[in-house]
Amino acid sequence: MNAQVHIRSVAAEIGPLLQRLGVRPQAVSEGDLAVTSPVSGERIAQVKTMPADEVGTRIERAHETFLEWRKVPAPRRGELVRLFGNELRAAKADLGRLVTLETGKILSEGLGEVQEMIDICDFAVGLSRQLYGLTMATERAEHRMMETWHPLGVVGVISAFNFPVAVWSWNAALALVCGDPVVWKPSEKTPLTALAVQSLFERAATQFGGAPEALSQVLIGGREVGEALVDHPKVPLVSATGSTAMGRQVAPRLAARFARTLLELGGNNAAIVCPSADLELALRAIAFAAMGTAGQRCTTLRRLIVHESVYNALVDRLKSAYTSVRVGDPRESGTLVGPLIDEAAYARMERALNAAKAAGGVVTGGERLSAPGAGAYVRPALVEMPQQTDIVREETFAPILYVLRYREFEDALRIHNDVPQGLSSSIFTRDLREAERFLAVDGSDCGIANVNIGPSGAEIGGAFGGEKATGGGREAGSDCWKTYMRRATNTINYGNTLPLAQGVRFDL
Ligand code: UN1
Repeated sequence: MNAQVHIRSVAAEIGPLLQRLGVRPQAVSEGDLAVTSPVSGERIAQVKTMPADEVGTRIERAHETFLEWRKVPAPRRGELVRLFGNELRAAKADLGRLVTLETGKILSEGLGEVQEMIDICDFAVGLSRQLYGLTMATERAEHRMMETWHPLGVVGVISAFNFPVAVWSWNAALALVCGDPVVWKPSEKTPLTALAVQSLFERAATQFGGAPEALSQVLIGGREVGEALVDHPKVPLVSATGSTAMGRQVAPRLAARFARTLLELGGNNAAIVCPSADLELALRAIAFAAMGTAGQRCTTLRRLIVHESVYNALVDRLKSAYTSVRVGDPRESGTLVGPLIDEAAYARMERALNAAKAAGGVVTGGERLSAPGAGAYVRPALVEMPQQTDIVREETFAPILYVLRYREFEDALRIHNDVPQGLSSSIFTRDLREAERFLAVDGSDCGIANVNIGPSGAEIGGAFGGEKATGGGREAGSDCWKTYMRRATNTINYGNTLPLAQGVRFDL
């Protein structure tokens, strides 16, 4: 195979970058876990993992911290998050670049990820003065009924490689203002960005003055470390992002001890393109949603359901976009598609393309562009399918877009919802009825449903998450903060009599 991408070494960049971000050189040079950059395939660090039997001690420490932190007034807790947001602003260029080197996403997406962290910090600071409870009308005279929101306890966060720091920050910024310490197990593929974020957090904590020790901790380790976190009785909430298979392991264990779960699992996001769609706009939205982040967002567009009247016009243009899109070094401006995370991801992509071909799929793109071991660079693949087969209904975490054709709007909706996952969705139309139908009760069954924008790239202001095999969790904006707090309903009798609710009589 001829290597068609030429990648400069990343090795020389890593040291100075980590140093500026405050990560100690010993922390990244003397460990048992090898970190590989997907950009060049080079080994860039050795990080120490934590033995699973140390996790309990860390959680106990976080719990002790909780007992103090919960009593700090919420607006003061918000001050810490404000300082952390400032650190992120100052370090945006360096941290964004480290995200690129560790995940392979293009630089503007690496920077975008840090921006998303800054945004959620701003949101959380405002929220620290708005943890509102309701006051309810009571049926009893001289009574008052209200609800109070209290901190919940230690929040466990398990995050995935593809958004190695932003997804943690959605949880952490909210948890911290809600009065909860955070214990974070990042993906084993991306420990460096986690260590860098922890160091920025510590800078903020120093400025804050008097922040308790263990408000934020990073546990680098494998499956056993994750399991110890999931099983610990002093972790009342675990927020886990990853595959549906991972969620199937984690959810029953949490349920067994009645812990809360916030699951953000697989997506199989689709877009419907209707006859009246603005095709130019749809094309751009589809290109970003399907090829951006090399198809490795949970919100990546994976299925395109196109009306037969615009099928050829749209698909021809998409094919030329797929054959010409620049795949290469994610650090270079002009590159739109970086590498897959590793060789295993490439193998899964290849398997899915073979399965699609066997089921009658016609593939444009999908060629490997680099030698094995030198980064898994691959041209995104557009696959025209005769129908929604098993492989289309599966999430393959790679840049594969399956294209399906429809005639009747009802069929498009049926195809759209006929997958196990339910994260994100969109419709491209200028017809108000179609748009509203898509958003209505019998329209898209996903947690996110958009009109005339793609399914990926959500802002933090909304609640993020999805239904069915996506796990049902919601994080980031709107009222997601409530998951990180415990609600107490309070009824206060300020009279001299004791009327019972529902008119019950119990006179001694
Ligand atoms: C993810 O891929 O796990 O909406 C999160 C988006 C991003 C977050 C993706 N804001 O695409």
